[in-house]
Parts: sequence; structure tokens; C-alpha cells
Amino acid sequence: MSKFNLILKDELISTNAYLKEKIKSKEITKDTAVLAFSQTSGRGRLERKWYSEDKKSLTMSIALTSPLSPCVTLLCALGVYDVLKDMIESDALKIKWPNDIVVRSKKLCGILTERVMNFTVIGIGLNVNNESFPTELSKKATSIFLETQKAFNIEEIGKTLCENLINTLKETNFSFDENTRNKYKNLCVNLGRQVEFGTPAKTGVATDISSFGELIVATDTGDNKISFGDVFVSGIY
Ligand code: BT5
Repeated sequence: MSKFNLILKDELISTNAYLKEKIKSKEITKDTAVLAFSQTSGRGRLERKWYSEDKKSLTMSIALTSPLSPCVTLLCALGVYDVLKDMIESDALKIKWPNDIVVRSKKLCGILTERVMNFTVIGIGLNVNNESFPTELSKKATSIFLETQKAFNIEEIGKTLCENLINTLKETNFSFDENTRNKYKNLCVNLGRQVEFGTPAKTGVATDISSFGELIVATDTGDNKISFGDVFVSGIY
């Protein structure tokens, strides 16, 4: 981690957009992370809005030169989980395929991975010290503070997340070996539950995660392999 460059910014439009721009303009040529204490227009997948609160939410992105990997988002979720499990002592801390960390039925963290040239840009939105959320998210979102009643230092969490994610990705060589896959499966809330996916919507039971990180869903017409998009889990979201 000593050689790793973590840039701190008071405000950015989006930490992912910032790194992507700097990679394209060749201002960034080696592994770099950026953490913004305020993010004004954060994005999730499919350009959805990501909500964050100044100095209370962690908004960070890490750019790593890496091979193309179909399961990078799932590996990142495992890396983030490993950090959070030391802060939230809860059996309810799980991963919702592919990119969410949840506590019971609420979202604590979202991860957005994007590919730019030979870099993978990993964006992490983590609710840290938030005491409440806007009405539209109040039933869906939670924070470390709401789960533990303790406040945490955002910069410290950011540094720990960088270290853990980089270790997880390098140790696994960006791939899903049997051990890693089993660890993910044990934490995945989708498995064994009724899920809804695709357009037009289909329903089935999530049964497995493939070695490429796909969610396997058994329906009346057979097994479906889902590699992207939203999957709604009955009783969660
Ligand atoms: C994600 O997208 O979960 C990935 C979010 C990644 C955000 C980070 S912040 C740092 C970096 N810079 C960026 O611009 N982005 C990354 P998705 O699976 O599409 O989920 C988005 C949905 O989550 C929204 O449509 C809301 O329903 C919900 N949501 C938005 N903000 C939330 C929050 N703070 N906590 C919980 N849920 C939220």
C-alpha cells in the first residue's frame, strides 16, 4: 500500500468519472485511488443516481491496471465485505448479487466497476455516518452508524478498503477459484430464494454462482445464466 497513490478531494462530480477522465488523458498511468468528501453527481449502474451526504458517506474509486475479468465486481464485493465484517458484527451482513453489500433487507454499499483502456475502475459508495436517508431511500438504505450507533473516520475506512481490495484482487489474480467462489456463495443472499429478472420479467429460484460469476436461476423452462442487470430478491429488493 505504501506505493499506492490515494488522492483526497474536497468535492468531485463523481470519483469514477474523475479517474476515467484522467486515464483517458493519460494523466494517470499507474494504480491510483481517489476519495471525495463530497460527491455531487455520483452514478450507479445504468446511470442511476447514487446518493451521498457530504462528509458522512464514503465515495471512492480505485483504478487498477488489470486483466479483463468477468468476476471483478464479485471479488470487490468480497474485499469490501471483509472490511465491513470487522465493523458490523452481524450475521445479517451479506452480499446481494452482484454488487451490493446488505444488512438484512437494506443496502449499505454499492459497487460500480467500469473498464477504461487497460484499467478497471472500481467505484465504492458506502453509507458510513449517515443518520437518515431521503424518503425514497429510507426503506432501502442503511449505514454503518445506523447499524452500530458508532461514528467512523471515512479516510481511515477508505485506506483500509484500498488495501483489502487490492489484496483480494491480487491474491485471486482477478479470477474466481473454487475457494473464493464458495466464500461468495456462502454470503450471497440470492441463493435459495425466489428472484425476478430480465425483460419481460421471469421468475425462478437462484441456485448457484458460476465460475464466471454468473447467477444461475432455475425456472420452469430450465436454468438461466445471468451475467448483468437487476435481480429482485423476494423479501429484499
Ligand atoms: C450501485 O449501483 O450500487 C453502484 C453505486 C456506486 C457508487 C460509487 S460512489 C463512488 C463512485 N463514483 C460514482 O459516481 N459511483 C461510484 P446500482 O446497483 O445501479 O444501484 C443504484 C440504486 O441504489 C439506486 O437506483 C437507488 O435505488 C439505490 N441507492 C442510491 N444511493 C444509495 C445509497 N446511498 N444507499 C443505498 N442505496 C442507494
